[in-house]
Amino acid sequence: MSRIIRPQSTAELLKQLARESEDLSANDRRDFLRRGITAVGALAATSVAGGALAESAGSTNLPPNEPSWSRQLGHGVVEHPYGSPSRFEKNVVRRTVPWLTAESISSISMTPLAELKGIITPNGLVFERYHAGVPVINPEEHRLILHGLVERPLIFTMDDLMRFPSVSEIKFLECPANGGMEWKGAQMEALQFTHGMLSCCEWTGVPLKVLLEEAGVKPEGKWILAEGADGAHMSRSIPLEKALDDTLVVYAQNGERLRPEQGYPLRLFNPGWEGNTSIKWLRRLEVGDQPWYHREETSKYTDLLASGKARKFSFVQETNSVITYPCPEKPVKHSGYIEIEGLAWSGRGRIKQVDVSFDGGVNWVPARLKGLVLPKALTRFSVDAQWHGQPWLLQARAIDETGYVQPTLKQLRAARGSNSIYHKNSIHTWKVAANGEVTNVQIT
Ligand SMILES: Nc1nc2c(c(=O)[nH]1)N[C@H]1C(S)=C(S)[C@@H](COP(=O)(O)O)O[C@H]1N2
Ligand SMILES: [Mo]
Repeated sequence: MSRIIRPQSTAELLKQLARESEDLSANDRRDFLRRGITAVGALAATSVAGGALAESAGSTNLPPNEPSWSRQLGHGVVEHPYGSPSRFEKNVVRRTVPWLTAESISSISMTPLAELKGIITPNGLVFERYHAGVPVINPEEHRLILHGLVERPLIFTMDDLMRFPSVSEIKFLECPANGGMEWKGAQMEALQFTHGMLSCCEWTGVPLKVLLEEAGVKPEGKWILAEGADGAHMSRSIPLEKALDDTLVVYAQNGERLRPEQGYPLRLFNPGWEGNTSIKWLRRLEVGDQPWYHREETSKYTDLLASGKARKFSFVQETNSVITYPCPEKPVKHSGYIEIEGLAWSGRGRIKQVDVSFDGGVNWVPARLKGLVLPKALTRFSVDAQWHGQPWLLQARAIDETGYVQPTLKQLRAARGSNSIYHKNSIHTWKVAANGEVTNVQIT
């Protein structure tokens, strides 16, 4: 027999609590209060509950009143056939830095990392990077051409591609320019701008290896040029070893077809590598015997070193981490218990360990890794702490399964100088002031 528990209004619950409390002997009272507070749930911590009750004088929607939304009917099904977040979450959006680029069609927006939970980035919040805006592509007319040094050049329709056995994998995607504005000094006063060129989705598609086997790569075939169907015809050279390892040709993200911003109807996806190699609106793959770097490749990414020389083919997004709470957008508002949270990721594999420092890297405590810990995916970590207005210099340091330890800014600058735009994966510092405000600082 099922037992249905009748839903109760807050006012009813409070009344019931008061009634029950009168019935209790003084001895039982302490016990009851403990249970009572848990029963009301939302009022969990005693100080919070006190605050909420005091506030209620000002609003008719607060306890002990019954809120207006409980006294009327809501809207019915399919009023919004494709759902969107609550209107009270309007603040949770992608944002750009207007002075970064002259044109929005050749620009970048960032993911609001401070607002997200878990490790998955919702599709509408995945950062966007375009070189010539978002093309509107009819999937019926879209084709993927696979040619060059292959036995059988092939042209695939979307239907053809979706007939292959598919895989779904949770992987991060990061633009190598993430944090690039910080090479010379701390200047961005928001986590969204210091680390927001970063997302993590479940991507579904076909391993590129399967398509290459279908076409038959000739023995001389060593590099692949991937080209997009956007106005920029953006292209990058991918070594065959990567293509045969874990490169995907994807058509879905987080359960639904790719968003136009992410390459609808088809994109390349290179797990753990510079986002720019994950060519969106993918239309052509050409197998060659050497990098296309000095030939057709349209985008060339290098890291200028202090010596004047430049690194090239710096594909891997190296181990990185950042504290997402507290951060400039989410200052500390309460003294007492605080759960410090953050994200760590490595283009080389799984995150093995994250340490957190409260004093700018002098002492470290181990963080716990929360939920799924997957290779080349965002990994959430947290540390329990007590805050009573003491100033903190908060840092996180990630170590991946290959033993790579995230470098300090000093170490990274010693190795790479500060002329680069790309691959700034050094330990980040948030300064927490006595009033709980958080600012972006660099420790040298
Ligand atoms: N065809 C095409 N592919 C592209 C780009 C582009 O402008 N055109 N931008 C690249 C860059 S620089 C990055 S960082 C990633 C960003 O992917 P996202 O917009 O899905 O976050 O896409 C890459 N793929
Ligand atoms: Mo990028």
